[in-house]
Amino acid sequence: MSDCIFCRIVAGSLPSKKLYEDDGVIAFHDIRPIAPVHFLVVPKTHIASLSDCSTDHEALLGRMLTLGARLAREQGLHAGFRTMINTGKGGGQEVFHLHIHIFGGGTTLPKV
Ligand code: DGP
Repeated sequence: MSDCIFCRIVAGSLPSKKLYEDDGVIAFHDIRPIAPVHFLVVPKTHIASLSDCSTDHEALLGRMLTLGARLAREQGLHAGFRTMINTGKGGGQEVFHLHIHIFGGGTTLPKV
């Protein structure tokens, strides 16, 4: 059994509030939301971080972004949303399985 939390969610051995799933990607609500809507788009294959991606992963990364935007609309984020990828300890990454955060809703997010 993998000790990667997101691999366990992909395998179905750890429950999640799933929004979407296909052969390559899964999306589920973040367990510690920082906005009224906050979900994660995650590749099914284990890739530790964005730093571990190569040109081989460009189609997958594009798919994750366009899917995230579609799911954001479906979640009612018509005024917009924020996408975030934390990379490495210096980037605040806690779960070392690549994921895109998508969040929004409620008040306007602070400018960064
Ligand atoms: P990051 O800092 O980018 O690695 O964020 C990891 C996110 O994953 C964090 O916002 C909380 C979320 N998370 C951690 N464990 C679980 C879990 O077991 N289930 C779900 N749904 N989310 C989790």
